[in-house]
Amino acid sequence: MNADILSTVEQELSAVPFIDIHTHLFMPSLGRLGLWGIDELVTYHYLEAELFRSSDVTPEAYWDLPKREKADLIWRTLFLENAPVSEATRGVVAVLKAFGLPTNSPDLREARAFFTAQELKAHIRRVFELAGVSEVVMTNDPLDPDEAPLWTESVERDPQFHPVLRLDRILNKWSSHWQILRSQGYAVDEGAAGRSAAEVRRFLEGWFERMRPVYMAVSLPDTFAYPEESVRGRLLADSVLPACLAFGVPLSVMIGVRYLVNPRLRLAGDAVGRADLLALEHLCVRHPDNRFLVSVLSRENQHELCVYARKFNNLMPFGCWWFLNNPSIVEEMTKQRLEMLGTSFIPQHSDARVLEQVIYKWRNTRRTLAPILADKYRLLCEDGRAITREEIRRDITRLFRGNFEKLCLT
Ligand code: FIX
Ligand code: ZN
Repeated sequence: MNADILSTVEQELSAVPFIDIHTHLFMPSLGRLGLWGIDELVTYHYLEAELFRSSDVTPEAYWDLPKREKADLIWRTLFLENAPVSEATRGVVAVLKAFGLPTNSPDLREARAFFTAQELKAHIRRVFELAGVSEVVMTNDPLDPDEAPLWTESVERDPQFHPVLRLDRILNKWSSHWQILRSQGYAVDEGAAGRSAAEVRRFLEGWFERMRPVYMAVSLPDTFAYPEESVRGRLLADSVLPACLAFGVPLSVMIGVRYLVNPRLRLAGDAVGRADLLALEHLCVRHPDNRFLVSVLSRENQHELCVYARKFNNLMPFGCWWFLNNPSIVEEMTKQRLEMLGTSFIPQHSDARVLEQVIYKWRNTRRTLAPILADKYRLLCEDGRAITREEIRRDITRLFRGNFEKLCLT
């Protein structure tokens, strides 16, 4: 590897502030929804899944513990009694190191004291600086009983947090949520028949005005089909996609979840399934004016997604989502995408649920991508065309800012 190219790519990856296009972080004015600090970091659902493999505690006994005791149990089991070599455990170690905190303490007392002493707004700015991100995109649920009431006219906006209208409860859980819309005065019914589609459209209009989301989003199961004679199929075709078109925002579809295969693990209980991406083909063919941000969860679906992106320029692949966010798979996916799409895709998002996670998730992404990008430039030079630092910066800016800005912020 030509050392110059690699160090130039590393420098430019550090110099460009990224936009984190999908997180579960919340702006400060949404208060207690936003998770941060050591107890939240250690009880992240990725670590809970790993705990149950290395401890005899039952999920039921674990859920009965207070947050701190949950964190203490996970710290002892995954960080002291075993080496924290998994991607998620190493992440916590990297965050502690980033703040100059000890990474192998017998307990979490010192870390707790440190995080408790932080003033949230200043801490957010510092964390974003350490992560090399300028702004993040939230996941906002208009039917979440804790979140919805907070979106009043006077809610304080934050330019570093972009809102997104998340539609899982409407599209995936209609049978248990249509009554909420009805109670808010929307003439909908259980079968989403009659005026329901128009009323859901009206609901989305109201929330668009209130929240000004940069896109709308939904996660979908591995069994997702489109078109489909179902409530989801009808509301997608008759309410959501027309609304996205009218508001000029893309729809983000995240396909391939097998929800709660083990409900005892709660948020850690979801799994992955290979999806039939014919549904995606039909979405792009039937709605050519709509723009789609697309992430698929199954490793086996990645090549198809790249091929579909070559066929439909209203399809923007993004991120190495969830169970794919591991260096060995990020490497494979990113190489394939560069080879098939050039720089016309969005390589990664953090999916951070706890504020400080952006530090290690983006450090890992930069670390994994540097040699991959450098190798593409080395091959370009070998094939007879030199590359400049400015061109490398332009490409990195496009990958981690420009593609999203063009799609959602202009
Ligand atoms: O649907 C999603 O947005 C997923 O990212 C989450 O539901 C998932 O729990 C997660 O945290 C993945 O990283
Ligand atoms: Zn997510």
